[in-house]
Amino acid sequence: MSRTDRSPEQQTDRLFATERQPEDFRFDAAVARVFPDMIRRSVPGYTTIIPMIEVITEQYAQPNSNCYDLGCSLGASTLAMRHGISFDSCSLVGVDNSEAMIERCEHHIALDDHSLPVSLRCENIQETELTNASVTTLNFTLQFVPPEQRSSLLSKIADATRPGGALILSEKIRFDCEDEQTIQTRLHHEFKRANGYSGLEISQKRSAIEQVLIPETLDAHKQRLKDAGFDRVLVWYQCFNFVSMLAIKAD
Ligand code: GEK
Repeated sequence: MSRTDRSPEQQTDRLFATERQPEDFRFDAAVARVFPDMIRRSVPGYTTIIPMIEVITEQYAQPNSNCYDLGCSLGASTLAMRHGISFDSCSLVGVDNSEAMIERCEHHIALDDHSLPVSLRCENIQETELTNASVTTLNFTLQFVPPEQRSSLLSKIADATRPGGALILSEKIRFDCEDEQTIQTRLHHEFKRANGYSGLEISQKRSAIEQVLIPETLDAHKQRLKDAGFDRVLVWYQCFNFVSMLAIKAD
């Protein structure tokens, strides 16, 4: 398997292809089944970000520390971290509160050839215990936490992070400038269309996710990461309205 694709199966996402009753999006068994296809075709840059998580983890993982993947889904980001960790003394933990995701994640991890043990927790990332962390990843997960609860989660991560450690934070963002918001949203929808999603699929998914995934501006993210206790925050990737940031604690 290549660096970019460690997912053992690919089922096509047709969840929104036929007309359905409006209902909030949930990470249930039906979503878990098609998740690799769904995220690859819906999130611009996802297939670049995953292998870069391996590269970044390689730089920031420290011996005798813990590495966390919060909102691990089927383990794509977890496996990228696993392959980036070069110390046997590290522990890697994946956390997700969707049982359907964790069940399949176990399977994906078992099929992967790396020997570093991975422990999975079916827990709310807001409640899960974090200690002695060198690298933590929130790859498109914070956006599902209610905005008013995001600061306390980030403070918990920053408090648990060792000097010289880092947080990789990927998010869908929104723009204060109305014009830019319109252009970037259109480009995102065109990306989905180019990946085979119909107009109906795009609009039904949009309504389902609207109340569940709350994007914020890049400035809001940067400020909150600083307030939480990270010393340096930089954007290492952006494609349309999707960004990935690196928040670092000074040595
Ligand atoms: C990847 N990182 O493939 N506690 C635990 N898990 C949560 C919570 C919460 N409070 N809220 C949401 N989740 C992955 C992709 S997907 C991103 C992450 C997306 C979980 C949720 O169950 C889902 O599995 C994941 O966060 C978000 O790199 O679907 O856009």
